[in-house]
Amino acid sequence: MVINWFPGHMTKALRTMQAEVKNVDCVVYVLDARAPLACLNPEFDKIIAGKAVLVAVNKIDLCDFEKLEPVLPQIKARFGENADLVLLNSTLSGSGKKIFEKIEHLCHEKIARNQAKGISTIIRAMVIGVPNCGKSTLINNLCGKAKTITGDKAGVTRGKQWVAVSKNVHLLDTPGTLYPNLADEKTARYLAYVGSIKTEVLDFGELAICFVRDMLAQYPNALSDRYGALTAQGTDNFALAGVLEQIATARHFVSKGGEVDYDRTCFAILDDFRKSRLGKITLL
Ligand SMILES: Nc1nc2c(ncn2[C@@H]2O[C@H](COP(=O)(O)OP(=O)(O)OP(=O)(O)O)[C@@H](O)[C@H]2O)c(=O)[nH]1
Ligand SMILES: [Mg+2]
Repeated sequence: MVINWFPGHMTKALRTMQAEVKNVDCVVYVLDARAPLACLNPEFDKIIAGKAVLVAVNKIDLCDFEKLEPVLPQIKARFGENADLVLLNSTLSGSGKKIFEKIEHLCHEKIARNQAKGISTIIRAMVIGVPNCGKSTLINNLCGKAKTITGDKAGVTRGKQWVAVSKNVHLLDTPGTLYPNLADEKTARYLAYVGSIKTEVLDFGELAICFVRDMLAQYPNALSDRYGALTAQGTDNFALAGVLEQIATARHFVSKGGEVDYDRTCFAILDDFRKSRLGKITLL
């Protein structure tokens, strides 16, 4: 499935990151724990090269920890020696506190240098990530107040915003950014499933077929646990449309005349995934 969504504000956001990265001590790189590898944006690599990175694997309340855990070392290693990793549910009040400690540790040299001169240090960190991974929610969690706007859709934050989350730590919220050509189909699909790509540019029918295929391959019981026994006569689009029909029947999305409401069914399946009604899932 080809997805191309890279609006003007994302180009601007990447330029802003490029300009701001010189002024920050470290980067907080937020990933969605349901699709952590898909959230790694190659565009960010060039921008943050050489910076200390705290990887914040967010939305762990929705993820499959058994699948997530083995890839964590590989994710951390991508950012070199001066990197650390933290697991988070940013919607849980106070859960972000451990970030302060990690950021201070990553920036300990600057803190020690300033301490020797008798100066207190303000650590500046830039928070980056693909759309909807929870950057603004994480910042609000750290300050204990809704200082940034958050929302259940991609593209909520539109400009940069500095937030003093404590006396000594200032965070820069940035708009979620993808990359110009989502050439890797799997990455594009996973980002679409987790809500990183604006709904308006997605074909939900095609996306739901892909989702059912991925689910049957990686979590064979997740769909039948929710919708009842399902039979797939194969993995081609025609066979999977048959699975959609069975789900539509289970959800009563079939008219009295027997017409299947595919749009509603496709939307409902993805909504069930996003609200974790299909269980805890991580797609690699
Ligand atoms: N379950 C769960 N939901 C979360 C978590 N963190 C954020 N969310 C939800 O994810 C959605 C997106 O959060 P935002 O903070 O707006 O995401 P963002 O990365 O700032 O998004 P953009 O500004 O569009 O790039 C919101 O509905 C949040 O409530 C988490 O750890 N667990
Ligand atoms: Mg935001």
